[in-house]
Amino acid sequence: MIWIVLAIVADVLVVFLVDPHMPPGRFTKAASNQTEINNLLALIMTPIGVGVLTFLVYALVCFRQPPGPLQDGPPIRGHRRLQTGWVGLTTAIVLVLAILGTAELIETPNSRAGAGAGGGQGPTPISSPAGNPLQVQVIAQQWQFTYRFPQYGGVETFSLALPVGRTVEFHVTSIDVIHSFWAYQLGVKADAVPGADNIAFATPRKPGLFEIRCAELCGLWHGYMYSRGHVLPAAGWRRWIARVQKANAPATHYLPKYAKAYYPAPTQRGG
Ligand SMILES: [Cu+2]
Repeated sequence: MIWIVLAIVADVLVVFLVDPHMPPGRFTKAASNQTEINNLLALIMTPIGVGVLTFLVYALVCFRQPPGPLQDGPPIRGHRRLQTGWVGLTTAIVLVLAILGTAELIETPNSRAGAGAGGGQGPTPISSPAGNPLQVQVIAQQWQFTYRFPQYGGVETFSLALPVGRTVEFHVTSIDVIHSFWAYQLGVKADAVPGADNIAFATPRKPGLFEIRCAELCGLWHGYMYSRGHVLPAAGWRRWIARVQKANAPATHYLPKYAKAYYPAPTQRGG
């Protein structure tokens, strides 16, 4: 009874005080889905945590050794109902969460309810959005991300801008060591592995800023791999891409042809 009352109080506090601030927020559909799953996890885990602490305090108070000579406690025998209930309940919780997580992974990124997980799905995503997503190749290297737009002449930029409301298909790769492209508010995190094409989806809902970090320890200046991306209104984004295409045209000319991955020749770098 003590546990039930405390669990209800704790869950009410979670709903009103924790849920509104739950990361990663609602900047994209993928981020929203992650936030909702985090909220659900908090609602399920809080009564479990409260139960452990309640039983600890209960045991400290009620099972104290009475004063006098040391006595062995009563022998413990099996309690079938408790054991069955325990195994049944914990199995049910794990299975429900596994089903939820799997459903989230295989959701079509821009279906009405779905958003995709926002995580890297490798070169052959479990589910792909319909229509014509904006392809953005994220090229990681020590210690910088660059972005390539194959649908816009293969132009490469140091800063990332995305249009609002359009599904983005990130192709994450690396040209040296393993990095990880983490666009926090977009709900996107995908490993950047040399020679690999790691695909992740996100659909920005509103204009604004988002943070970009490398999320894989990648050497001396790993912490330096931080920048901000912009989500722009559609017309503003078209002006931005036209401007960078024009400004970078002389450099774009010298870039290798667009590919899923690039293999620099390390032996040539040593001089
Ligand atoms: Cu890195």
